[in-house]
Amino acid sequence: MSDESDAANNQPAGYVPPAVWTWDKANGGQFAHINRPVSGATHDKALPVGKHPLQLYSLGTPNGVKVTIMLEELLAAGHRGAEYDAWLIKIADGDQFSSGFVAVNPNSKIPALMDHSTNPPTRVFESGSILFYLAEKFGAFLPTEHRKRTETMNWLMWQMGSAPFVGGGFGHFYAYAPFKMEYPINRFAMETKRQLHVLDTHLADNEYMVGDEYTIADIAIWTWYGAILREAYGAQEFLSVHEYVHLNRWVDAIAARDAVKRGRKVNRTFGPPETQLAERHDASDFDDDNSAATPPG
Ligand SMILES: N[C@@H](CCC(=O)N[C@@H](CS)C(=O)NCC(=O)O)C(=O)O
Repeated sequence: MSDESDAANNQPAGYVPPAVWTWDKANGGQFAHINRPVSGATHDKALPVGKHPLQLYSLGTPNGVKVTIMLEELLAAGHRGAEYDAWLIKIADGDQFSSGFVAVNPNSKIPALMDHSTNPPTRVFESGSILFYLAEKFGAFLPTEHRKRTETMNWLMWQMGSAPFVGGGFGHFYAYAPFKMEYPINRFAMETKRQLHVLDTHLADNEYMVGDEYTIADIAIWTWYGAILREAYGAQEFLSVHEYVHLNRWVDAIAARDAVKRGRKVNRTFGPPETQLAERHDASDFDDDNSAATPPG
């Protein structure tokens, strides 16, 4: 903790944390305008409900794409009950603070899922919980053998606990903060590279995260660490991502799956137009784009 004697070294120079923190609405940085120190709805608005049992409210970020990849994998594997509507939640516009969204996820973050095949409908929030829910519901992408199932959950929980240091830590300070600060960039680059090394070491001896079986752990980890290796934050050279040979092999193998190609497009509203499908309500929605993927039959 800083004190008056070294406050000249603080950023900004002279800053000393006050005894009681108060909300400075103009604290800057990309996305700062959607942050508040309180939870709850800001406006009354119901969520739309489509024709399928599963209603997803999301956006094509790494956390959102986990779920759309899982749903596309389930459909590709023949689980017709996994048909879904994917509605767009524009977080930059504050859609996550509508009364309807808050009722599905009191934490106001995408992705959020309503399962209308149960009575009453089941709400599911937190991307890791959604993956686990769908894996259990359909008996897919989660091994039944105890040791492998435990290892799947080990890596799923690892992802949920680790990625915030990459996104909220490294990505925030490297790409989104209002100015560059050496201390947090160094701290979180160190942690991000440590995590990349954890994955690279594990994948040197394993085809997938859980041996030879593709699971929800691969889906959860790929959306984040595949992005870090390929495009996220424009930091690939900075992080020397080419060093992680085994991780690169696994990232490419998963990116080549048809369901992954489809899932990563859903609710995506940025990047080249051919990579985007703002909402998905039917398998045929993919027909209009340039995807090489075949809709699930
Ligand atoms: N731990 C959550 C994190 C979800 C999350 O951070 N979602 C972000 C987009 S990737 C969001 O909705 N942000 C909106 C906000 O913070 O208001 C999960 O994995 O589901």
